[in-house]
Amino acid sequence: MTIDTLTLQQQDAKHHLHPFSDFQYQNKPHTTHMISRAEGVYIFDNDGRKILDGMSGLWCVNMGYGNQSVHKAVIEQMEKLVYYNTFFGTSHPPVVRLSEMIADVTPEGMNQIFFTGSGSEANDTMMRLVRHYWASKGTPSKSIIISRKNAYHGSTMAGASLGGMSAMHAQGGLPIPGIVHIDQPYYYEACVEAGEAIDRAEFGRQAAQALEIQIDELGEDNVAAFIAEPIQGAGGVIIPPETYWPEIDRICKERNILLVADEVICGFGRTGEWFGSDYYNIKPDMMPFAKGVTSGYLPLGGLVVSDEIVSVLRDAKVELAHGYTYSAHPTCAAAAIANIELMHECNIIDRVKNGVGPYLSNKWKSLEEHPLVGEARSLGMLAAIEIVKDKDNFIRHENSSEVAGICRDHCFANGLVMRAVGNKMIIAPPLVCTNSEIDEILEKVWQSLDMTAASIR
Ligand code: PXG
Repeated sequence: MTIDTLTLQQQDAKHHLHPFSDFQYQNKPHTTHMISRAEGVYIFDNDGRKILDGMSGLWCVNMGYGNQSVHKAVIEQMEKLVYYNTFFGTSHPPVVRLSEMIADVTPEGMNQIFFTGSGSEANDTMMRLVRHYWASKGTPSKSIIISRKNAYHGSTMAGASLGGMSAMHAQGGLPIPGIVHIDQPYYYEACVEAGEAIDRAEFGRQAAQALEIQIDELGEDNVAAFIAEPIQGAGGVIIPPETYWPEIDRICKERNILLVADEVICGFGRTGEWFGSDYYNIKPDMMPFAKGVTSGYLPLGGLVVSDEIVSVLRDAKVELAHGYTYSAHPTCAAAAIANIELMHECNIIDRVKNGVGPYLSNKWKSLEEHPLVGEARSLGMLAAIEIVKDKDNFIRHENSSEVAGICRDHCFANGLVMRAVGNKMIIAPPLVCTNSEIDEILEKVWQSLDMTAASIR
């Protein structure tokens, strides 16, 4: 029996606390979108309304909804061995196979994987491993992690502290000690601040050199690692200038600092390579991942660690005092195996790199013709627009996040999930989108932008 939407909404408001929500929704339950079903790149609400999921759930349903091979693999694994752990000298076939499959697609020299239940846990694991590594090498003073403002690395104490979201730091006494944030390589924002277009390459170099300055200020002997998303996702799809990553890579190597590329969003195909690190041709020491590894079918995350780091930890002959009940959960591992098999079968990396990615990119650029759009940027299956009041002079609306919120609501009403982040509108559609589904996205974005312009007039 299906339950009517209002009853569901009211029951939801009674007992369910939503993440990243102010609890006012409990006073207006009818505003909650009740999603009941999904297929391909579409979600359906409880009343059967079809909505194109331009965010792949939360940047995770990369291979789309309803893949029977994944469903089947999960059921088969549940029937065989629904759960067991890999603590205390045990293992199981799914994690053996999955570790090998991941090692096959990671950058050279990165063949060791620690599993977690989420990206946040992967970053907590990273922080402990990084410090354990330097302590094992006899330099325990190397403990500070440098991150970036407006980064997102999760919601646990370490994840939210590593992240650079001021609203998150304002709650719960964050950041925890030992984390320092530098500026992000946000080119458009720098233009807004300057009131004119500035030199992109030079800005990218300078943004990277902020890391060098920060390391020197703290002293190289006190800094353990630098963490960054290859492309900032939750912060608003901030695509760094091409000069940024080579410079960061150089600085980390020269100053003997570990480089952590947070691949939770960029990993598993979103940039048209297996990892964002491949796209930028950087050589990280660790890569947290989650989301796309299972396409969100079941929760799984992990940390890819370089062979070199693991060899130091192995030689230290000390037990790693760290692990989660659901590290390497066999049923979640089975979902990941089937998902990665599907990625290979569909040749999805090549499709994003040479097919649908460039198709989206071309179409997306044309949004710059809209009077509300100051910049339309995209890379692979990540895209954003800057909503502005005066594009010639890089001036945003005074109430810019309100304007983006209006646009987001129009999108939803027009059958498209698109996110608003500050003044930005962003999408991260499933990698399996066809060109005609991209056309549909663009049509709905144009329509919603026109409606937004009318709403604010
Ligand atoms: N790192 C990055 C780069 C992420 O994007 C995490 C770590 C944490 O992963 P878990 O699995 O613990 O959520 C993320 C997650 C948003 C949004 O609104 C983004 C994320 C999660 C929830 C919402 O854009 N990213």
